[in-house]
Amino acid sequence: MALNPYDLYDVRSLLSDEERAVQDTVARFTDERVIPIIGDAFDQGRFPKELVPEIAALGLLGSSLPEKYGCAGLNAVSYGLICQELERGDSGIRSFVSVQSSLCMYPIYAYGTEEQRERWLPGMARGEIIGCFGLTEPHGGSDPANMKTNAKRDGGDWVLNGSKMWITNGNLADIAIVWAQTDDGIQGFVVEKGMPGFAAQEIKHKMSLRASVTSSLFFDNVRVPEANRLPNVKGLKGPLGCLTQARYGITWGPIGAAIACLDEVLGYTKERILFERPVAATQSAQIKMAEMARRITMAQLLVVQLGRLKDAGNMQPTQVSLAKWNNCRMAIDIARECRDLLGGAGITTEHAAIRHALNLESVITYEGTETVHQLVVGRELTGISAF
Ligand code: TGC
Ligand code: FAD
Repeated sequence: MALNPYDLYDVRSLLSDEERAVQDTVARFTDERVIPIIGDAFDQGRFPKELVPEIAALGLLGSSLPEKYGCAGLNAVSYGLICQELERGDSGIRSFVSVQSSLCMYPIYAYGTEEQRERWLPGMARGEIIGCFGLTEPHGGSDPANMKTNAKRDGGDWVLNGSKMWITNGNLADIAIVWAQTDDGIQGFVVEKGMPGFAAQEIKHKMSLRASVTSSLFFDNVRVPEANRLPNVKGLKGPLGCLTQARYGITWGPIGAAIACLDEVLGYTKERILFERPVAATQSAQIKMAEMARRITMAQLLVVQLGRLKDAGNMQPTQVSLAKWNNCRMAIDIARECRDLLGGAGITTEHAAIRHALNLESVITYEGTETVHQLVVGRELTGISAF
């Protein structure tokens, strides 16, 4: 029996019926609703906001959070599969879901009061309240401990000053989870659109994640009520805890992008006749595509085990770093190689490879650069921090 070229080790057989159903549902959404429009959206530099109600109706926002808050209550493997299938369409669509779910709904759930959960989570699950996550600052995203944005207590309120940069969903967002230095360490605040002194400015001229909104945020004496402070965490472990959730999803997402690229070149190289035979019949093209399948297979096995560890409550941040590094590197190498196999045709967004390759330039950088994750693994091995 022929093997599935996109799942040579039958990793799907390791999934439960419910996990397979989640994957199939999101795959159908990507095939029917994302892929037909995403090339144009990327060309136009436009996030397809019209998809948000459908994404919400499928239960993809905050999918791991409890049903009590209008969420789907799915396990971590299902969340991974959601990310993988969305990113098979485009990293920008997966980014939207990652930020909403892992970076905005998660901290409200994990660090907020019951009142805050009830106030924001159901509307966020319905896609009616969109969030963004402000950690990175212009002077250096890899080192968030060197944060300049600050919040000072003033009566019953907090007064925020500073700026954030490279913020996904910034100009779309109704609320921003903003991390700021206080006299009591780094704390998280829910800043609402329209609060005086809060402004978002979209970053233009991007060559990557063009179907996603990326912004700078500015805080000029923004008065935030105490009721909007997330009270249950202090210190860098607050934002880093959110990053672990989002990075986990990102270990799965690029597998989808890599599969989309391999799928494209498998078809193209069979049709493309050069030197009187299909490109797919040449040894060098077969070696390249075999290499892609090998790396995709290893990445798939890595994330299923990572997901099982997460569902068992045993996942460690270093394991996430290793998988984020491995799988982003795998996918960007494959996307670039696929672009090459498409020849000149590969330079336009008529084909997906260049769009995925360009997107993956962001994916390998955000949520901790490749170097940061290598150094996290190095620290684990040696017990010595090189940061
Ligand atoms: P360190 O000072 O040692 O630790 C501080 C505290 O945090 C705890 N911790 C973690 N907790 C949860 N998850 C993690 N991954 C954690 N890493 C550390 C740690 O135990 C400690 O707790 P405590 O109780 O002792 O205070 O900090 P570190 O040396 O571990 O961190 C250094 C470094 C470089 C790894 C960290 O600063 C880092 O990860 N830098 C990269 C920053 C980053 O990834 N930024 C991403 C911004 S958000 C984004 O990119 C969104 S894009 C989303 C999209 O569009 O899809
Ligand atoms: P820098 O930290 O300045 O890094 C520059 C270079 O130095 C990199 O190559 C890095 O690997 C290297 N480097 C860093 N430390 C070391 C070291 N110790 N040794 C050797 N080399 C090192 N942030 C948010 O908070 N929220 C978001 O929603 C968000 N969305 C994003 C969306 C996009 C499209 C992009 C591109 C970024 C987004 N980010 C977001 C920011 C992202 O997390 C940062 O870009 C990333 O953490 C790197 O920070 P930086 O860009 O300041 O690069």
